[in-house]
Amino acid sequence: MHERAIPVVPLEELQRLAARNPHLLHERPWIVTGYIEEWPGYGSWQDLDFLRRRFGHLRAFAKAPNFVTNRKSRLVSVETSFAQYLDYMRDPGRAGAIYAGCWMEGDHDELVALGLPLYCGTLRIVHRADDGVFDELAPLVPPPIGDWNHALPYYFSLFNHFWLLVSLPGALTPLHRDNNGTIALIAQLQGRKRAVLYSPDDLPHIHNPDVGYLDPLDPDPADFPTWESAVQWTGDIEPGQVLFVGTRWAHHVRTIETSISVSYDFVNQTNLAAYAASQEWAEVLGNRIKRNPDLVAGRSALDPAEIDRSPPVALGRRVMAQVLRSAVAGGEDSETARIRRLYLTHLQSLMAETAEEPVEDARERVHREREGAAAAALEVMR
Ligand SMILES: O=C(O)CCC(=O)C(=O)O
Repeated sequence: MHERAIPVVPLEELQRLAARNPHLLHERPWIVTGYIEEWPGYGSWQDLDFLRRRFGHLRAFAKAPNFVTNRKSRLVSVETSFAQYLDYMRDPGRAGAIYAGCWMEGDHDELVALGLPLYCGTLRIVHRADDGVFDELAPLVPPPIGDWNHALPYYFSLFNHFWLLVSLPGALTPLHRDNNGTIALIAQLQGRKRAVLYSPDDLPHIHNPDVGYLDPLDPDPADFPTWESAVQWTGDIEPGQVLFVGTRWAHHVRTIETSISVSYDFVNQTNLAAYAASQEWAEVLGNRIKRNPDLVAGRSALDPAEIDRSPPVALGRRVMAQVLRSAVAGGEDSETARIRRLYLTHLQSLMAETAEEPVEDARERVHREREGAAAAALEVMR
C-alpha cells in the first residue's frame, strides 16, 4: 500500500503556493495552520454551552455511523434536538433512556452492537449566504483561495454546505465523495480527527459500483481487489488546523478525541465548471419545481406541460440558466455578475453538449428573457 502524509503548512505558505498554482487544492490535500484562531467566534464556538444556547433548539438526526456508503454496512439513527444530542454526548451510556421513542433506524441494542457512537452530522444552521454565522467564522476560506458561494443562486438552499460537527471518540464518517463538485474544508476547534483521503484518479481502486466505498480501516479485497494500488493520504487534524479536500477526493474521517469542528463546502474559479456540471443540485432544483410549478409560473418560458415532461436534472439546469440570464441581464460589472456570467457560460455549453437546450434556442431565450419575463425567482425559492 502507498501511504502519504497530508502536508501541514502555515497559512502564509499555502497562500504563497496558491498564488502560483490556483489548482493546488485539487492536486493533494492540505492541513493549514494559523488562521482560524483569529476568527471573531473562535473562542465561543469552542464552548459547548455557547453552542447549546445558540443551536440547542434545532432538530436533526444523529446516526451511527454518520451515513453509510457501502451497502453491507448497517446504520442506526435517532431523531433529536441538538440539546438532546449534547446530553447524550455528556453521558453516552444513557443513550437508551435519552433516546427512548426516538429511534428511526435500528434501536438501542443495535447501537450497542455496532460499537460506534451516534454522530449528529445533519444540523442545518445556515440557509443563506448572508447568514451572520459567516461573520463569526471569517474568513472561512482565506485569500487568495476565496469562495464564490455567495454568487451562486440557491447555493445554500438546494443543499446544506455548512456543518457544525460535534462528536465523541470513535464517531465515524465513512469514505465518500462530496456532492456537487465542491471543495471541502474541515476546521478543527476542539479535539482531534483522523482523515484518510484518496485522489479522484484512484476511484476505481476504492469504489466498487456494486457495493460502494472501501472501508480503509478494514479493506475487503474481495470487493476491492486493487485497493492496495491506491495512494492513501492520511493526517490528524488538531485544534486550530483546517483540512482542505479537493473536488471529488474521497475522504474518511474518524473522531479520535471529543471534537468540535466546522465543515464548509465551497466553489471558486477552480471548480465552478465541476459545480455547474453536477447533477445533484440540478436534480434537487428540478424536483422542487416539479412539486411546485407555481415557483416559476409567469417568470419563465417554461409551460406546465414542459415542466411535467422534463427530467429533473434537465429542468433544474434550464431554470438555473434562466435565473442567471435574468440576473446578469442588466450588464452590471460587479464581481457577482462576472461569476454568474461564467457560471451561465459553463451551464450553457453543458446543456448544448447534452442536447438539453440547443445553442440557437439558448440565444433566442436570452432575448426573450431580457424582455423581463424571467425575473430572478431567487427570493421566492429560498
Ligand atoms: O468531520 C467529519 O466527520 C466528516 C466531514 C466531512 O466528511 C465533510 O465535511 O465532507
